[in-house]
Amino acid sequence: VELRTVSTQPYNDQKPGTSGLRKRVKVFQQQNYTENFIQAVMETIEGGSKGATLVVGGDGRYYLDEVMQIIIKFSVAAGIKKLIVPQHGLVSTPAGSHLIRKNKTTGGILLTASHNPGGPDKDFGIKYNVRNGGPAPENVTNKIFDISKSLKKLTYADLPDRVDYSQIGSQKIGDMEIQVIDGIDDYVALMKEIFDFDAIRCFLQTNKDTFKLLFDGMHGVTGIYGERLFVKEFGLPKEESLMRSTPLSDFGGEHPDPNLTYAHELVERVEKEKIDFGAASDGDGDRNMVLGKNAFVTPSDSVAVIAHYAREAIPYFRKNGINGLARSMPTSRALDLVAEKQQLEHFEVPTGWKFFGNLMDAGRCSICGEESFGTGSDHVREKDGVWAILEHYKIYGRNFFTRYDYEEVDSEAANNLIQGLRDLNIVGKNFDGFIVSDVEDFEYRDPIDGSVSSHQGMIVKFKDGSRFVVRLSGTGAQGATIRLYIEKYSNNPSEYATDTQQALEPLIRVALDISRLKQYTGREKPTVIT
Ligand code: VG1
Ligand code: CO
Repeated sequence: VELRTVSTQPYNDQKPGTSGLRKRVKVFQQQNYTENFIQAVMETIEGGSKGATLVVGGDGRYYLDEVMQIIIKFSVAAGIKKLIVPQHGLVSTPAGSHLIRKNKTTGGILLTASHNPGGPDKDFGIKYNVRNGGPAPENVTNKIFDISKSLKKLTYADLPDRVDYSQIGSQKIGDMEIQVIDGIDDYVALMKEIFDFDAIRCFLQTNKDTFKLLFDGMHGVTGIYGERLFVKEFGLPKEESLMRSTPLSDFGGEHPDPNLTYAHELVERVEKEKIDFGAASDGDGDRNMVLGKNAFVTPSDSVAVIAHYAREAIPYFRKNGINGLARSMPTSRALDLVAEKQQLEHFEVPTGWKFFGNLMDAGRCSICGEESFGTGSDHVREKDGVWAILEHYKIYGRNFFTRYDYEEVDSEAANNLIQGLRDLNIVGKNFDGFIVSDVEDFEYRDPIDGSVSSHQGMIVKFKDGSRFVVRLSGTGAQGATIRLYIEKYSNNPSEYATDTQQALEPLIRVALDISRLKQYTGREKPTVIT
């Protein structure tokens, strides 16, 4: 194989955000844009790229194959020893994370923009994960960014033909091995260690005629896992139990984001067809939404419910115990209440999965979650999961929670809004009965490695325990997205059944008033409410 070195111009915007580098496909298609970023990743690999092993694959979105080919060419040139590629390059983010850990590879490159739409005019993403299987921490992503800004040369293998990875087996390109594997087997094996498959199968088979389950793959990568689990392992009929389970490069033209807005088809079917358990995952399979016949479980609650029942209901935790809990800062504090009651250590980390990794590696966190439909255990199917939510309110009270997203807002207006909150002097002031107790610019010091992440969001806290959070998204591909998170606690049982939006309405008004969101952005309404 011949190597070729060419000169290149650096780009200045290749800074990975909350979860990798996400841009429009058109941006990745600019001359050497993708090549530059991959070169920067190769130069950042821990311990050097020579002799390293990587897992490479993605969620099947448009442009996957082009980028796979680039990664293969650059890997050969960088002296990578072996690439492990799931068949057709399809792998969910959690399954990819597991492959890195199981095979003890140096890291992995996951090709996904997660819940962002796909297609020639939509988004693509490249995420570098490290040895522990998690997204690269900030010191690594900063290094990739620094290298990308001063790149002068690209070195790659000059391969005449497209490399095929549709057949399981091994091939050699120069000195590098490409091992194509079944991308589902290992993940299913892991799930079998965590959950009691026999009990789930038995439950679903025994109640075949009365208990209906529907899984929505949103045309992302999880359809292939859903089919293996629900149809092959649990013996459910495919037609009735799965929807949108074929991965499509444009996700059927929709947002592969499992929330009440984008998964409305599932929501409607659950209601109309009286389905007992509905679930959906995002494009790359690291988010989940759970629906019951009469209940939508907010992700902030579901992680708390899982934590509460884990030692009883999930064999993995029965065996290993729980070492601690963690949530991202904007996530409601239902989880903290479980931690306090069960006397578990708990952490509040900035938004994004990379912050949980250190805690988990150090054995201080077993279950974690985010309000954006991400939980530490992916496919939770303990028998009483959905209904257990009611049990949770009875014991702990209810944390009402909602998120308002304002997408594609002018970046300057968004920054001004945050700065405006920083400059406020309102502690002690009364807003419609809500008395401000604190305004905080959230900063996180990692208790494991001591690194500090500043300006992770503005929190306005009130005397009654309510709060709202404003932060800017780090996963958008264009303009700025403002996220406004609103949370109110109640331990009055007569309020538990109140509709979330209704219960939060007064506090939302106060949040819009204090943040002056309408004045800064000109937006009357959020783009999405979750
Ligand atoms: C969003 C969510 C965050 C999540 C991140 C990646 O980030 O708020 O909780 O970890 O997406 O999820 P941001 O910076 O846009 O708010 V995924 O499923 O897109 O990898
Ligand atoms: Co995702």
